[in-house]
Order: sequence, then C-alpha cells, then structure tokens
Amino acid sequence: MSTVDVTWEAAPDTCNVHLLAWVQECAELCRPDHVVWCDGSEEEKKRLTELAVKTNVLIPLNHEKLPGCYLHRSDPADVARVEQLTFICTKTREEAGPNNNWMSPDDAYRKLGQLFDGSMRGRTMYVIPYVMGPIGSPQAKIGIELTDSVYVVLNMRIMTRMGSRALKMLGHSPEFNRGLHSMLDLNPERRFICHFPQDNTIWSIGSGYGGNVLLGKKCLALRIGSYLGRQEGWMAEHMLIMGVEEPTGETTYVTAAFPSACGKTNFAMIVPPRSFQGWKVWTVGDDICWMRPGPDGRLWAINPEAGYFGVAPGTNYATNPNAMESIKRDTIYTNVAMTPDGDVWWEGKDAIAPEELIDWRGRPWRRGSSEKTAHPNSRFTAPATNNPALSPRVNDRNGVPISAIIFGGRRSATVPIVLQAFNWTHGVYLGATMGSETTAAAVGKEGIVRRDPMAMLPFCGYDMGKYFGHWLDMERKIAALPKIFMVNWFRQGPDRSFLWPGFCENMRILKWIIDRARGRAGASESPIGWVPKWADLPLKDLAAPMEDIEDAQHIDYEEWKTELADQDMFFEKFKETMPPEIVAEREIIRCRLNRLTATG
Ligand code: GTP
Ligand code: SPV
Ligand code: MN
Repeated sequence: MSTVDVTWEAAPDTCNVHLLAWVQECAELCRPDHVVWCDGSEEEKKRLTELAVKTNVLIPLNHEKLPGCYLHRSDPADVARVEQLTFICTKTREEAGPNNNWMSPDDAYRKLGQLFDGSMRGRTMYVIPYVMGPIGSPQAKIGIELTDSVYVVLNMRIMTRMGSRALKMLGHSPEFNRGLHSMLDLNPERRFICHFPQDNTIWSIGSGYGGNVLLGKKCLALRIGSYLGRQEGWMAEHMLIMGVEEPTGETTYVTAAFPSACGKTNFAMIVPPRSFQGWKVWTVGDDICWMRPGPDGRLWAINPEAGYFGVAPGTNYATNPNAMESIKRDTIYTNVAMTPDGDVWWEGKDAIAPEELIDWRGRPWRRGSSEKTAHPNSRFTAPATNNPALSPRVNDRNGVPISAIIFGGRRSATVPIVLQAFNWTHGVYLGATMGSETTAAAVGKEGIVRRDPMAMLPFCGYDMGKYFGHWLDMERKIAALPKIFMVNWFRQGPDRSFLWPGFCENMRILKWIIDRARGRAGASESPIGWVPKWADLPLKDLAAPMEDIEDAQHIDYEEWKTELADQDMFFEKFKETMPPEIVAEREIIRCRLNRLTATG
C-alpha cells in the first residue's frame, strides 16, 4: 500500500488491519494534514474544546450559570436534515423503494469520491470509534466515523459510547460501519448523504449539521439499522423508550414513535402530574430504539444512543423539567440565541424574551422584533447521565421488555387523543398510515400533512412496503406481543389553540395505555379502534375544560372517510410491495364507516 504524507498524531490504539487499511485509504482520498485517533478521554475533550473555541466553532457560555456549556452557530443554510439530498445506494432501485432517493453504489462512490478528493487538505481527519448500544450488548453495533469537524467529534462524544472502549469492543473484527464525513465548503449544491447498506458504509459531505453528520444517529441506527434489522430479524425504530413505575413498584416499558419534532423527548422525560402520587417515569431513550424478540417470547429494546440531541424551542421548566436539568451542564447548544451575559434563550424558554439578545445567526436582537431569536430547529446535545429520570436499566445488555407500542403524529384535526388497535395487524396498519404535519426538523415547508409511516419515512433504509411486511412478520416471532396504540397531542380548536393540554398531562393517557396493556382498564369499540370510556381515564384535577377534551377525543365518521381517501396516494405509491393485510385493514374500516353513515 502506498502511504500518504499525513501526520498520525499518535499511534492508533489498535492493530485491527481492516480498520487501519480503511482509514489509510480514506486519508489518501481526502488528504488531511493530520490524522487524529480519538480515545474518548477527558484530556482529549479539553484539548478539542479549546481548539473549537480558538477556531470559533464553539462559543463559551457563562460557566457560572452553565458549567461546561458551549454554543455553536451553524451555517445559516445548514440547519436541518435535507431529505432531498439523502440517498440509499443499494444495487437496485427497487430495494431502496419509492420512499427513498436512490443512486447506484458505483455512481455514488464516483460522484462523492470526486468531492472527497482532497477535501481535507489543511484540515485534520478525526477517527471516531463508537458503539451504538450498551458496551458488550449482543444488540450493539460498532461504527467508525472519519470527520474533519471538531463539532462532530464533540457531539459524538456525548451521543455515543466512543473512544478506546469502542476499539476494544471491536477487537480484530472487520464488522464495523464505515462512516466518512467532510464538511467540504458547506455548499448545499455539494451536499450529499449516501448510505450503502450492502457495504455497511455511509458517506456524508457538505453539511455540518445534526442528523446529516452525526452518523451513528439517523444514518447508522435507523437507515442502515433498519436494513440490517430486516435481514437479521430485529427492528430499528424512530422511538423513545420509557419505563413507567407504579406505586406498587412494578415498571412497564413502553416505546413511542412520533415524527421529528413531535414530542418524543418530552414524552420520554415526562414528570407525572401531582395527582399521580407514587408514579415515576424513567427515560431509557428519547429518539431511537432497537428491538429484538427475546428467548422468553417478549420484545426487548435497547437505546443505541448515550445522549439527547433535543429540540430547544418550547423547552422550559413547565413543559420539560427533566430536559432543563439535563442541559444545565456539559451541553452543546446549536443555533439558539444568547443573552448579553452568556446565557441561552429560545422561543418558549420563559414567558417574555430578555430585552436584548444575540440571535442564532449572531446578530443583535431587540424585544419586539418579529424575527425568531433561536432557529426553530435549534438543538441541545446533552449527556443522558445528566437526566435526573435516567432509567437505571439504560446499560442493560439485553435492554428492557416492551409491553406497549405507541404511534403518534402532529394532527390539528381528525385524529383523537388516543385509541388502541384491535390487534397486531390493525396496529401495523395504524402505524403505516400515520399522518403528521411537517416541522422544522427537515428542510421544507412546515405544517403540511404527509404520511409518515411509523415516523420512519425519512429513515427507512429500504422499500417501505417490505418494511410493513417485516412488522407483520414479527407477530410470528413474539409470543407476548406488545399492544399497539395511536395518540395525538396536537388537535386544535376553531381558534387554533391546542384542545389537549399535553406535556405532563399526557401521563393520564399513558396510564390508560398501561392499564390496557396489563389488561386492567375498560374501553369501548369505535370503527377505528378501541377508545377509553370517560370513566377509564384518570382526568381528576385536570385544568382543562371537559368540552375541549371531548372535542379532542371526538371521532367524526365523515372526517375519517376523508382521512382514508387521503391515504390513496400513499397506497398507490407502495402498491408493488404493500402487504395485502394493510390494504384489507383499510377496506374493512372504509366499509364499516360507509355503513355507519349510510342514510335510510
Ligand atoms: P426530534 O428530536 O426531532 O426527533 O423531536 P421529538 O419527537 O423528540 O420532539 P420534542 O419532544 O423535542 O418536541 C418537539 C416540539 O413539540 C417542542 O417544541 C415541544 O415543546 C412540542 N411538544 C412536545 N410535546 C407536546 C405536547 O404534548 N403538546 C404540545 N402542544 N406540544 C408538545
Ligand atoms: C430528527 O429530525 O428526528 C432528529 C434530529 O432527531 S436529527 O438528528 O437532525 O435527525
Ligand atoms: Mn428524531
């Protein structure tokens, strides 16, 4: 092998020949001045943080108020995931499916190879070994990310279990995800996020932001993960995982899939309202969940991540006190506003904004301005160990057993607060046809209802029809099937205010879900699923008008006929691979609604 004239700052702490050869190959392509192997030590964190401050990548915040916290301002044209520049590069277009942009692996390697060529000249290439999942877990996966961004290194340090412990777990194995990332010049014209599931490889170029570049997260844990999951008999999902402890001490584990910026972090960290004496919710994960049937017939889940990359706007002590506690120290803030004394601010942090701020772009801002102070997709990166409600079982190698799965979207109309699927197949249909209004988490217009099956539309690494088939196949492999539910916290009244108070009050709905999963609570049948009888819901002390709650839970048959018709285009798109059960579920509901609304 020819060697490239780069400085290896320190000898790598591994003699894994597969890894060494691949790093060498990537260094020859990108031509960095230096190659630095990250060990995950405190000393390294200190050194890289100082470098980031010196190069204006990080701005130190007020360390009396926010010890160890920094602000990062990304390029204003690089503030969210870009779905139209994200590709699945399988051998055939059919494998990627109509839900993904596709490029052939040859074309993608050629096209991005030209962009990577010399992209790190004058820069340092960091080698980040990381583990997704508890160290030593049979469900964990190892990845190596090569990047020219210190911001990425410092974020991966929080979001994953990285450094020497990952190299140690890898040993001499060739089985690791090969992730290559360069910011290049951050030009959106030269931005691509390409996944090669058949090579367990990810190439990301031209962005420095979140899900585009923290390759363990959406790229490995979801897109590549879902592809591997189907082959290996497990599930990679865009879900939070929580443990709900009752006064008896019994804990029930639940997962929930809500699309980006639709409430996972908030729900995962929920603090039960006062009337729930003796109840406690433990966060296992807030974004990603890997599930596998266990030898006992139950479905077991791990959180592959070690931190939270959470939405800042709307976060405050009333909505999410556990998040506020989690972001008090050792947190990287991205694209939030800054106060003159080095504190952070965003829309919804306090009732009124400070008089003066520096906005997310670094420009002076005065109260009364109509401009947003923080970007709507501004984020915090905080270690999970900061969370006062962190589940004591986050590091369990086998994860936690799941009793209920919740799907939920952001719907201003039609969808009730909660319903339960009649059975597994109907539950898969509910998840598959889930709709949600678009948010700032991805580039594009906000507030448009789009079908976002299982909150996985931007993250499923293969044909979505086959993915539904995989969900249906799981029924055979899980003896103790979790019960499936659908929720909606976002229904609005005629004045466009939310009908359901949400946040901690969601606990009332969660309790019904747990009672149903444990076979304890009543329900009545509606044409679209089981719904709680009012007496089954713990609504005592809820400070919201009962009419609003009734409106939020109302099922309007005519609206539901329109909802089913709205799914047409979606069914059309996946007709080649859509399992017949999903089509049949819809037809049964459609016929039922037609008969119930027939006149005469
Ligand atoms: P990603 O990190 O993008 O995957 O988002 P997420 O699903 O974790 O969403 P998150 O919990 O960060 O919430 C996103 C936005 O929804 C925030 O602005 C919250 O304040 C708001 N939100 C969360 N839960 C509720 C709720 O119950 N009711 C209402 N009205 N808003 C909510
Ligand atoms: C999401 O968009 O679902 C996120 C943020 O969790 S990102 O990591 O940018 O994908
Ligand atoms: Mn997410």
